Amino acid sequence: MNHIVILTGAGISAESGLGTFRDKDGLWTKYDLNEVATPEGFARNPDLVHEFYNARRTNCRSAQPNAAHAALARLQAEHSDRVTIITQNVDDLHERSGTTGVIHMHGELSGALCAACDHRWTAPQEMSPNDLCPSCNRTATRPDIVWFGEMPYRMDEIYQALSNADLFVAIGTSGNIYPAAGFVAEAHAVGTKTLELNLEPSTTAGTFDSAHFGPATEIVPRWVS
Ligand code: BV8
Repeated sequence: MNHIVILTGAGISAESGLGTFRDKDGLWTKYDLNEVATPEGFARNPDLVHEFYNARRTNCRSAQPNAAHAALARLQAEHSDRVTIITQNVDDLHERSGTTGVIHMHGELSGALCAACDHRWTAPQEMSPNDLCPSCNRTATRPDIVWFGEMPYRMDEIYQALSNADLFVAIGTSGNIYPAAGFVAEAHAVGTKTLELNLEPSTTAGTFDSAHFGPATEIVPRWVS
């Protein structure tokens, strides 16, 4: 097997009970993403944004990885350095199923960041605007999450992996958010085969060479085996 690059989205964690974003009862139907997932929203109302991520940190702690996470962990264990896993998700379910080296391009719920000195540390279960940065002692702390209008993390590594991939697989993502939604086109540009595994066709469905549809806990283990 050559090099596989896998991109996961909220759909891989859906059957673990973590809400998706744009499905009918998704997170963005309950919260205005401009209020809770932008730097401007955080500046306007840090309490609301901390409440949003504190609730998701609590949900994440009680969620369990599912058979789709486990299948990817098996794939990586069998083909270690030839599998790159990139996730848009901020949960740690890939890691808790045994996968290592996951590229969290949108950050992680477990991370805290100081906007003043760029120090990063493990976030407490509940964050608040009064938290002090352990390094510079200022109250400029925020969740280490990539919000809209902010540059996703480790993009150089991601484009490097895409340029060397023989297969690009998108799992459980609606293809609405860039730059992640553009990875399938990047893959095609260098002749890489592409596969979509999703509950239903994504916005970018037409650009994949092939696709299997169904719940991730069924179609991902079947694809991996
Ligand atoms: C950037 C935070 C540039 C973490 C997220 C104007 C101004 C600024 C930027 C833009 C602009 N116009 C466009 C942009 C780009 C913008 C963007 O894409 N906007 C959209 C609305 C068009 N992107 C950005 O801003 C990005 N940054 O462009 O920076 C830049 C350049 C130079 C210098 C500086 C900056 C940053 C994007 C990241 C934003 N952060 N989240 C958090 O709170 O979680 S995005 C959010 O959407 C999550 O991270 C999520 O992962 C991501 C994608 O969503 P999905 O994972 O796909 O989830 P969704 O609910 O949509 O779909 C679920 C899928 O699962 C569905 O397909 C469903 O069918 C499937 N499913 C459901 N159940 C199952 C299932 N599949 C299998 N099994 C099941 N059981």
